[in-house]
Amino acid sequence: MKKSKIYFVGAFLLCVTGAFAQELSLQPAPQQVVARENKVNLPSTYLLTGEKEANPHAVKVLQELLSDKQSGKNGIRIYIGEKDDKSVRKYKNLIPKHDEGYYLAINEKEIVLAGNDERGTYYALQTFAQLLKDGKLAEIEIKDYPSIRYRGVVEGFYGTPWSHQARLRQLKFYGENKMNTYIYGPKDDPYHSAPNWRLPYPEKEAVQLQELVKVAGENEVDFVWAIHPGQDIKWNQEDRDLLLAKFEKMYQLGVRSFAVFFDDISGEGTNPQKQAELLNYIDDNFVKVKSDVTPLIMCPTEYNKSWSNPKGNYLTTLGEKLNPSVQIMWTGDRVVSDITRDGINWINERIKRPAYIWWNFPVSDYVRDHLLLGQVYGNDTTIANEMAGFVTNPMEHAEASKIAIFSVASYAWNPTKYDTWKTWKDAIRNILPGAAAELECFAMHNSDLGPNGHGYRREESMDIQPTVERFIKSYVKDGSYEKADFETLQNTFERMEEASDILLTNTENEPLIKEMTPWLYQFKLMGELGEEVLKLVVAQQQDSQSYFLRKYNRVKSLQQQMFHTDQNYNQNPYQPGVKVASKIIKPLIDEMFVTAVSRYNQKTGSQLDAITNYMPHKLVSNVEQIKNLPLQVKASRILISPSNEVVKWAAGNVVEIELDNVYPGQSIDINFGKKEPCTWGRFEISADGKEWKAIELAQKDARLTANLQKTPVKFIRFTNISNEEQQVYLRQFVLTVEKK
Ligand code: 14T
Repeated sequence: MKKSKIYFVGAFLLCVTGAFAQELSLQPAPQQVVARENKVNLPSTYLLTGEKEANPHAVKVLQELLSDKQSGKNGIRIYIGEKDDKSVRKYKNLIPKHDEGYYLAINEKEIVLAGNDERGTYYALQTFAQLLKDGKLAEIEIKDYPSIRYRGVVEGFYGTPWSHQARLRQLKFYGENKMNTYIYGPKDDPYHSAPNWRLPYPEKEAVQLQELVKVAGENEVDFVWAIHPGQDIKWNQEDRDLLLAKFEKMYQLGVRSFAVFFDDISGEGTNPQKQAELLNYIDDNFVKVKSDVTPLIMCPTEYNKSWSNPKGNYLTTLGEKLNPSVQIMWTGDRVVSDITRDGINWINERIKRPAYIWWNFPVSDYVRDHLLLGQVYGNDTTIANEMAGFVTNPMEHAEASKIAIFSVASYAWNPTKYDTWKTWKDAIRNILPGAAAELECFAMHNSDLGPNGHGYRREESMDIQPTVERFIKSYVKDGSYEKADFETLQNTFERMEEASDILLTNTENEPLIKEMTPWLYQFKLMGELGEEVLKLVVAQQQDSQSYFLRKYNRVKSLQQQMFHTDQNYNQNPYQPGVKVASKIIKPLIDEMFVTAVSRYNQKTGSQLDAITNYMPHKLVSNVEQIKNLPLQVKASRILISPSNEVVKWAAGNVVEIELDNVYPGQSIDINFGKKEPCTWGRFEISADGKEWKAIELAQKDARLTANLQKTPVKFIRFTNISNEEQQVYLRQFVLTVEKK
């Protein structure tokens, strides 16, 4: 007792938030650390007290950490336990009185690992593991607890669900990084969503889920099983019973936490009154009846501000009607957006409780040709008290998502001490210690999403942005540039190639490398392309024609190889292809190339083309959810990238595609996701944009088609000719032409 007081006094003490904490590099940053410069030598024997009563998961971690040491009657004393356990009773007042809080102390005589509850003890152990990893055990005293109650991941993306093995690795990772929540809700699991949500899982899947629940528990993670019934639910007793029966089945598999998602649906299922009734029914007849089920979570249909009907009462109905213990999820001002103070105040007022944040980053299901490996930033760091939870929706690439997940773990534990860049670097070192520098290089240039329907963008290639800006400005103006800038670029391209090769043959984390492989190939080509274009720049300035032509041909070949990677890897039906370094480096290389070639042409009177890889066709529309969607060219097919969003197509509004040339039209294939006869729309084609010809579309279920019978076409358009807004989906919009 006395001792711990003395421990806090004295001029030799260093209060750690600054320099030493950096060196210690604990992630997430603890709330309060006091450390002395003294180092403690761990003796080879220890005397353990409390292991019989303490959280067994924590004891297990401790035993693994001490596996090379002897437990005996002397040596350093280790106390482990929860606040009321005899073993740690004398430290009780030092333990923060917060859920999942803990007190950790290390000095020459003893090590104290004391939780406010079982999870607290487990987290004390995770911190202890990090301290041990650094090799040097400092005299230290930590009081720590999470600022946000629920922290974790929602597997809620469209696309290939994570594999069982990937999930097992994730759960371990969450435990190590003090995340306590994994919400299982992959959109493409048929037993999660309509119509199969009513059916129990087949044997194999059931066994796997059971294992996930078990492993989640061992890592102190709540496995939350989510159901997505809204697309076809009937508001009657039968479906109510079926839903409860499914929950009961999941309960038997060990699940103790549940969620009901009503996102991305239309029709009857969106009724807030009915949703609230159903959830309260589940809460009263299931959650509260079982004594060991955690508070119910729901995802509303209007799950972000931009989708909330300003005249409607959807959110306020939920706020008033839903039992107060039911958590309500929220993605922010938009589907994909960062959380601000104003934004969270806006929603909390309506739902009459702190929102449970579903952060749609690094999910990439709407930009599947990109990897999102950048920093986690943008969320207000002073609003922990305004939120009930914070979960991230990741990429379908489980391992690659860990960069962001690690960072979210750090943010959500202690937002005010969250350090974007340091955490990003720590994440990378944690995930791939043997090739951290290379992964950092790769991640640095694979952060942005490219233009996308949600308008969400990220910084990329931050390290070279000033160089790139300076170089391009002066080179484009008069061909001059600073030598140092040239060398920085050269060095960057060289590093890209090295990083790709080294990562491609890394064996430390094979699943990670496998996920990234197409992008690593592309990244290497991009590095080579950059190097060659720099040489082209020099050749042009030295008036060395034959060298210039050699380099020009190599550049053309590299562009073709990149096109090949793009056309042959990651061929999902949404955003097929492989894009890397698309925000800063690719535009830089393209601009250098175009400038060098046109100067060469001018000087020599040649007519070399300076095509990088532009899109020859144009999409023009005043339909909000369509106008920013990218076009794709696949051989003779020109298509609008499909979207999952509900498209609100106002009366009179148009979607138009303009081709670069007139082509003989072959066919048109449209799918708005609606089986009802499409009487509201008119499809037309034109060769000159002036004279339009209406084309009758044949409909089968939701598919609309027409044979264009080689009619010359340069323009096509689809217009809402009814006098009301239509709500549809853009599942498919493909024009097929005969290429000349
Ligand atoms: F439930 C939500 F909070 C949510 O975000 N739902 C989906 C989610 O599954 C998906 O991964 C994410 C990113 O695409 O956004 C939501 O999906 C959408 C988003 C749209 F804008 C589905 C349709 C949309 F129109």
